[in-house]
Parts: sequence; C-alpha cells; structure tokens
Amino acid sequence: MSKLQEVNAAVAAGKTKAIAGLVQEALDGGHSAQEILDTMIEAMGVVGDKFSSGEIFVPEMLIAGKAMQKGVEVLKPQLASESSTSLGKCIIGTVAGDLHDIGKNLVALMIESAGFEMVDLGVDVPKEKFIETIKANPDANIVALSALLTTTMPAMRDTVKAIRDSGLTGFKIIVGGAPITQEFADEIGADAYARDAGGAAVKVKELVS
Ligand code: B12
Repeated sequence: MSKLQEVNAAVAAGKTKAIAGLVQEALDGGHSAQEILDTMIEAMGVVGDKFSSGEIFVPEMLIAGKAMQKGVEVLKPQLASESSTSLGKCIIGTVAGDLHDIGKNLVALMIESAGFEMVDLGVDVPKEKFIETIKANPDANIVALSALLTTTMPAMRDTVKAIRDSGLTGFKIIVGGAPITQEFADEIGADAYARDAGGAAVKVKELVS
C-alpha cells in the first residue's frame, strides 16, 4: 500500500492516533500537501457513501472527521503560505442547523493565507449572529457561508436574505459547501460561489480587486 493509500485508509477507518504520523511520513516521502489533502477528501467521500448505504453510522462518520481534522493540522503550514499583503477581513461560518466544519475550516485557512484577516463564527450560526458580527466589523469586505446539508440550504438562503434586508453594505457574500451550486448561489443572491477551498481563495481575491 502506498503512503497516500495508507493516509486514505486511516481517515476512512478513523485512526485518530496514527493519522498525524502517516501524513508526516507522506510529506517526508515527497507527496505534496495538496495530494495528501485530496486523498483525505476522497476518503471522506467514501465514508459519506457508506453512511448513505447504511454500512456505517454517525459515530464512524464523526471519528473519520476527527481523523481528517488531525491530518489537516499537519498540513496547515504547507497549505497556508504566509501572505504579507492585507486584502481585508472575512467573516465565515456554517449556517444555522449545520454542524459540519471541516470544509469551512479549510476554506478559512485558504482565504486567510490569501491575505485576509479571519473572523470565524464556527458552526450552527444564526443569521442574527452574522448580522451582529458584520455590524461589529465595518471593515469586513467578505462574508463566507458554508452549508453541507440539503436541509440547511434554506438557512443559507435565509441568512443571505437577512443580511441583504439589514441594509448593510460594503462586503461581498460568497457561499459554498457540498450541496451548493452556482445556480443556487445566483438564486439566493450571493455574489459568488466556489466549489472548493482553493477556488474560494481565488474568488475572494477577485471579489475585492
Ligand atoms: C464528517 C461528516 C459529518 C461529521 C461532521 C464533523 C465535522 N466536524 O465537520 C458529523 C458526524 C458531525 C456529521 C453529522 C451529520 N451528517 Co455528515 N457528513 C460528514 C462527511 C462524511 C464528510 C464531510 C467533510 O468533512 N468532507 C470533507 C470536506 C473537506 O469537504 P466539504 O465539507 O465538502 O468542503 C469542501 C467544499 O464543499 C467547499 N466548501 C465548504 N464550505 C464552503 C464555504 C464556502 C464559502 C466555499 C466557497 C466553499 C466551501 O470547500 C471545502 C474544501 O474543499 C459527509 C460526506 C461528504 N462526502 O461530504 C457527510 C454528509 C455531509 N453528512 C450527512 C448527514 C445526513 C449528516 C447527519 C444529518 C447525520 C445524522 N443522521 O445525524 C448529521 C447532521 C448534523 C448537523 N446538524 O450538521 C450527509 C448529507 C446529505 C445531504 N444531502 O444533506 C452527507 C453527504 C453523508 C451522506 N452521503 O449521506 N457528518
């Protein structure tokens, strides 16, 4: 089994103790941080499919998520190249009712390394909290919303609407997450959509330029 396959298998099996060492070994063996991240994301896809088919349950999904987070910790220095320029401030959070944060954290990391100061509100963030935070940070020029469940897409829609209805201006809204599409982003009035963390960093730079 190659090192990348070992990393993949360790995430899928939720090996939270072994994962950091395996990721480090993969890096030392010459694999890029992006390659290692890609194989971990692929493993999470398999975990999701097994959950859908009833082969595994929430605890297994949770432990795989923990393993992935520990693996990402090791990759952070490689993924986030220090940026000396300041492009502004980004407020990020996972919308109300949604507890998924692995993807959101990756997006935050990539946007931060693109040169933005980050205000991370965490998960299950009510729309009122986004508005309150935008008011408290008048220098914020990006608001980023994440949703991983089809059932929380309406909360994303409500959040964008509430932010627009608040009359606050001076920032752009970017949305993303597995069930989100460009079409949905357009429909709910977001300014931008990106499919993954790398794309999010590119998009936010475009939005403020
Ligand atoms: C790990 C996991 C969990 C963990 C979350 C742990 C954590 N700290 O995040 C736990 C166990 C808590 C969990 C719970 C549940 N989950 Co879950 N989970 C997953 C799983 C396996 C992996 C998610 C993940 O981390 N992927 C890896 C990251 C890197 O990818 P990502 O999140 O998609 O993020 C990338 C992009 O989407 C994008 N992105 C993300 N956010 C943003 C934001 C912006 C602004 C932008 C631009 C881009 C962007 O960039 C990211 C990086 O490239 C997925 C399956 C899957 N394939 O996604 C199911 C999945 C999302 N879960 C699912 C379900 C059903 C649930 C539960 C309802 C299960 C239950 N019965 O309780 C609960 C809901 C809890 C809640 N209220 O939120 C379903 C959703 C189905 C649907 N269509 O709605 C999935 C798809 C599994 C499945 N196939 O059925 N889950």
